[in-house]
Amino acid sequence: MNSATLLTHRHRVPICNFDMSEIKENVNATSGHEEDPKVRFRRLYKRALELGLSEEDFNQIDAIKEIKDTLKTERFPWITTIWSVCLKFFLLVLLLTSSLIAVYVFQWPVNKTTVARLWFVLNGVEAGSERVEMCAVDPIDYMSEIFRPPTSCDFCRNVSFVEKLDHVTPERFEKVYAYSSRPVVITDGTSNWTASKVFSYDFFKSLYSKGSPALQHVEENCQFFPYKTNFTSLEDVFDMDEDRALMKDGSAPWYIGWSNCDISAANTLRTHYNRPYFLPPVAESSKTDWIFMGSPGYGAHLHVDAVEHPSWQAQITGTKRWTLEPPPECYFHCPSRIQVVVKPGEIIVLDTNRWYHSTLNVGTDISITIGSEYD
Ligand SMILES: O=C(O)CCC(=O)C(=O)O
Ligand SMILES: [Fe+2]
Repeated sequence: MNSATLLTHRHRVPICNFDMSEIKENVNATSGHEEDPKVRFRRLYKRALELGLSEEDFNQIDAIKEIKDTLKTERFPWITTIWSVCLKFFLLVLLLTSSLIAVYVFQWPVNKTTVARLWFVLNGVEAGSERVEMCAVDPIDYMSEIFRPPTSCDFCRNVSFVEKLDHVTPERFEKVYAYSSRPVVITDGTSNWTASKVFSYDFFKSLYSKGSPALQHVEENCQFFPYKTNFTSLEDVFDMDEDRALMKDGSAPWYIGWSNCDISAANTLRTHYNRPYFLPPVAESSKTDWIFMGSPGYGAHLHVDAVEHPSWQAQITGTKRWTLEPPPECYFHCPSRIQVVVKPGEIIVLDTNRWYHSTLNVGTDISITIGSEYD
């Protein structure tokens, strides 16, 4: 046979014409005794090259490709081991993350707060109540944003400003505002409260005095947001020097927030405010109060929360400007941002889970607010 075609598993590879008789002779020449297969292969390979086959032709033969791959892995076995460990690790992380995302999105078999807690535990962040996790700690912002399911834009489509209302009946409030995520400010919500006369930096300092169970409770079980300050706890805040606390000229501004989950402190606070009169009779107000306090020019950065319910917040002293933005998926369906200035005595009602929000104390007084979620 003077010409040949090499057959591979999958396809025929036409090979240039060459004389096979010499190769046959070579094979015959060694058939008498057992030659080392490697030596024999090398010899035949060399000869085939001399007779006109190219490296390329050989590379197309599946069996040769396999041998080459085996040789490579035999030479660098650790590469294979590292690759397989990395691959397994990557698959494990992928599986864990996608399971967490799925559980978070579908809220099955546990709700998203539980998933969030697990995430923080995995990330070494101490988990407490929901709002801090979703609102104050950086990984939370990041996580709530990543895991937040896209929202329908109906809630912000026709909202171009925040209405200010008074004498709102609970029925009307329930029908129009309570559960529609339409923000509103009720201007006469705190008329008979004594909070505006009582709440001050010093009032809270004595409510959470050093060593008191209330302070201990807050430190252990409640949440604290330092925002841009260096305070690490509520105790730290009440340790600041007098001038700074009184916002004397030249002292560093500060703005902080915390949740109160101490029952006796809650009872004291509630002697100075009532459940807002406009809340639907069936709505339950959360047992946890949220207090935000700080000097002019400071406030909360833009964020969205991942709490269970909408909330109300009463402006006790000072004046705060709220900036609301729709979530990014609604930029083309809703106004890009709306602002409202909440004055002392007014109550803003906002679904902080849907509206991105930031605040700024725009008055000259200390801003003190108290609020809570309702369902
Ligand atoms: O009052 C503030 O400055 C921030 C409040 C806030 O972020 C909230 O209530 O979710
Ligand atoms: Fe918030």
